[in-house]
This record gives sequence, C-alpha cells and structure tokens, in this order.
Amino acid sequence: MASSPAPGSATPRGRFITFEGGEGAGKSTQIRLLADRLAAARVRTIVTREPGGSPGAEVMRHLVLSGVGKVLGAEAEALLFAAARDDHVHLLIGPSLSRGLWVLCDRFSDSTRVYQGVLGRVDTALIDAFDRVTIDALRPDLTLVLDVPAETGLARAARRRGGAAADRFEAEGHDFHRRLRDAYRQVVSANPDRCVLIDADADEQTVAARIWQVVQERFAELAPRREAAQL
Ligand code: T5A
Repeated sequence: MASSPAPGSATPRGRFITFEGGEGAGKSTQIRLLADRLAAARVRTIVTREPGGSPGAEVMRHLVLSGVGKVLGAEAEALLFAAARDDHVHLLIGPSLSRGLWVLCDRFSDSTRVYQGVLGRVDTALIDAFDRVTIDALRPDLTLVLDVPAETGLARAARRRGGAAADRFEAEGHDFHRRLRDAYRQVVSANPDRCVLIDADADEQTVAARIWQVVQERFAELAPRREAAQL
C-alpha cells in the first residue's frame, strides 16, 4: 500500500505530476524543462520514471523492456509493471511526497491502462485491482498527456536511439501507435479533473511554455505574485 503523510505532520504533502503519451512524445525532455522552471520558482522536486525509479523497479525495467514479458502475455506484463510500481511508490514516490517534495514522474499507472489494458486487452478489473494494491490513494494531482501523431513520435524515438535496436514497444507497428494515441485521448476525456492533453507537436520551448501555463493555473502556490508588481 502507498504511504501517506504522517498525521499531524507540519510539512504539506508535495505535488505529484505524471507525464504520459506515446513513444517519443517528448516526456523526458519536458520533465527536465519543467523541473528547471520549478527549481527557479524554488520548488523542491525529484524527477523519476516508470518502469524504474527504485533499485528493484530498475531491475524489472530491464526485464520488461528486453521483451521477456511479451512471451508471457499481456497479463503477466501488467503484473511486472505493477510489481515495479509497488516498489517505486513505497521506496521513492510516497516518502518524497511526505517530505514535501514535488514528484515529476515519466509514466505511471495510465501507461498500464493504455499499453496493457487497451492495447493488450487486459481486463480493467484486474488493472483496478493492481492499482488498489500498488498506489492506493496516491493518485497524481495532475497528469499531462503529451499528444503527437504516431509517426512524429516514432521518428523522434528512432532519431534519438541512432543505430540501437528498438525496445519492446517501439518495435510495434504504426497501427499499434495510432491506437495508443487514441487510447490516451480517451484517458483524458474520462479523467478531465486530473488530465490535460498537451499539443506536443511543436518545438521543445513552445511545448514547455504550454505545460508551464497549465501547471501554474493548476497550483495556486505557483501563481505569479501580483503584490510586488502593485507596490
Ligand atoms: N510501459 C510503461 C508499459 O507498457 N506499461 C507501463 O505500465 C509502463 C510504466 C517505457 C516503455 O514501457 C511501456 C511504455 C514504453 O514503451 P521508455 O524507454 O521509458 O519505455 O520510453 P518512453 O517512456 O516511451 O519514452 P521515450 O524515451 O521513447 O520518449 P519520450 O520521453 O516521450 O521522448 P524524449 O523526450 O526522450 O524525446 C525523444 C527524442 O525527441 C526529441 C528529443 O531530443 C529526443 O531525441 N524531442 C523533440 N524533437 C522535436 N521537437 C520536440 N518538441 C521534441 N521533444 C523531444
């Protein structure tokens, strides 16, 4: 089960922001840019990722991205991602939020819902059960879903890896990646309070500015201080 802030703790819980989207949508790039802006606003943050983020989960990352899980089937793959998430939430995300840090996470449970649930046809009830065990009440405060055409994302991912082999999911065909994009759009429609769709088919700084505007609007503590300007 996910840890929660100690009752009566003087430290307010940090904010939990997740980034989602298809391959090469720009999540890692935008997380770094958001972390820089938050640091400039004197917000203490940590940047982490899934699968991975804690020693045990990094071992599982290696396993699942190598393609071993594919032969076991989508349900077993979902189980591996859930096991990695459980370790990550217990050891890093929960404790960091309790200490008042903001946590920026590259993928989280929506990835399981989309990749294993929608694309892999794993029963939603099973994924709900995994979520109850691994994340419990620790839902993200904000999920930014970066939206680019599948072709754009795959081309970016291919450019970045150069001559290296595509990983387990990058190696899927264009139809898979188009369905992935649709599935993420449905996640946003189904969770309008938590999720915001970001048009990420633009240069890095333009996308970063769009994200910063959403984050500032969402969290009152980041609103530009007007008092100083009025003095
Ligand atoms: N997965 C994960 C599941 O199936 N279930 C789960 O529950 C979870 C948690 C993780 C894989 O695991 C799957 C999904 C994934 O397939 P990963 O290696 O972590 O694999 O890969 P991704 O999360 O998909 O991340 P990528 O590294 O592929 O893409 P990003 O992070 O979206 O993109 P980024 O920022 O690395 O950028 C890619 C390239 O494009 C450039 C960058 O410089 C980089 O070279 N770029 C841009 N170029 C032009 N314009 C822009 N605006 C650009 N932004 C970035």
